[in-house]
Amino acid sequence: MREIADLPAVNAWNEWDPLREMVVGSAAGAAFEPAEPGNRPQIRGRAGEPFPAGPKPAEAVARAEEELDGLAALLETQGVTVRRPEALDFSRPLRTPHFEVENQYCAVCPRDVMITLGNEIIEATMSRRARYFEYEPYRKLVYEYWEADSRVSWTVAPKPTMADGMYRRDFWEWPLQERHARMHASEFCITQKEIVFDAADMSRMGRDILVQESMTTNRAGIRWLKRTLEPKGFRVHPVHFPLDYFPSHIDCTFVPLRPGLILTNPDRPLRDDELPMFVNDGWKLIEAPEPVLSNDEMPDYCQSSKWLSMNVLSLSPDKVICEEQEKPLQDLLSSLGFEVLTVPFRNVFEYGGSLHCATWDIRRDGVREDYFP
Ligand code: DAV
Repeated sequence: MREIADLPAVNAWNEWDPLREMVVGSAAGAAFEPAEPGNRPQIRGRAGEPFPAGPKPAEAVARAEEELDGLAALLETQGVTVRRPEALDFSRPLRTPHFEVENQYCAVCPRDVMITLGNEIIEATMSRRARYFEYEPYRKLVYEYWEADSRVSWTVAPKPTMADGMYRRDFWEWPLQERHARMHASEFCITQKEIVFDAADMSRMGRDILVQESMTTNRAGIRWLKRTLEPKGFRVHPVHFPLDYFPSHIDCTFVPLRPGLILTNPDRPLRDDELPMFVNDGWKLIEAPEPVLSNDEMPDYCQSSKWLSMNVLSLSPDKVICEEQEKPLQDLLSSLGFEVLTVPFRNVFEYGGSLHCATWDIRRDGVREDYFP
């Protein structure tokens, strides 16, 4: 193994190697997510009521910032260098040759847009209009890493138009039966005409990269990832969770914790024909316990499910950070031999995620390994 000091400035091959440097998101300047063809935000339990628009209230931003700062402070006590995105005013409207949108979103979830694959930084295409320019808050950091070490490379995925024709507008109204049928054909709110993916639909396991086909990642997006990554020695595996009718981002569904162990979502089993990869290689799939909050108890403006509970952040193969109130999951992880650290994070939920979503790992000790030889 190479000495740690020799590792490139950007180096992360999986979700669990010992963490050295991390970007933690920021709620500064955040706005409510607008309704658009790829997104129909709803107030929890009050479907049909208009969803707010424009900037998030200052108090809501302050509450989220306090918890994001708390995560940053905890990471620093663990010897992790923490970096933060630039604060931008996301309440500004956007207009491109192909669409207009009333405001943008936020920089709380770097995971959705940025991914480190080995020594390469990839900026995802994104799938929603309000998130078209969401790479911007991270660009200063990307330039810094890119300038710091000639072994670091940087790839920007082709931007889709996000024009009306890229979306299936009736998706949101499909009755359950139709949704079920289309689900098996993996048809969601985005069509297959352009390359579309969010970075958070990927999960890294050394040579092997899982990519979830979803509302935010289509088959063209997966083909682009395959053609871009496989010549570099990766293997790209599309994965599906047929009981999730609104799939978006893999990190509340299938969460690798260390070699041989994956935390799974009992409501969203992996498609049968995709299981052998894990079963044949002796991996253990362990179901997450029921989250502490029910879906109805999630924050009013939060568009994610109760399974944000399992959106944990690995500090190493034997140390994880969990949301402070998710005691059943903490107990399970302790019983599996993990040291479990906790931090309050519920005020971040309405910005689209929990601990894994709100972070982007820049450097973890370790090299590319083949966990599925
Ligand atoms: O289960 O609602 C949320 C992922 C957020 N980035 C879920 C997925």
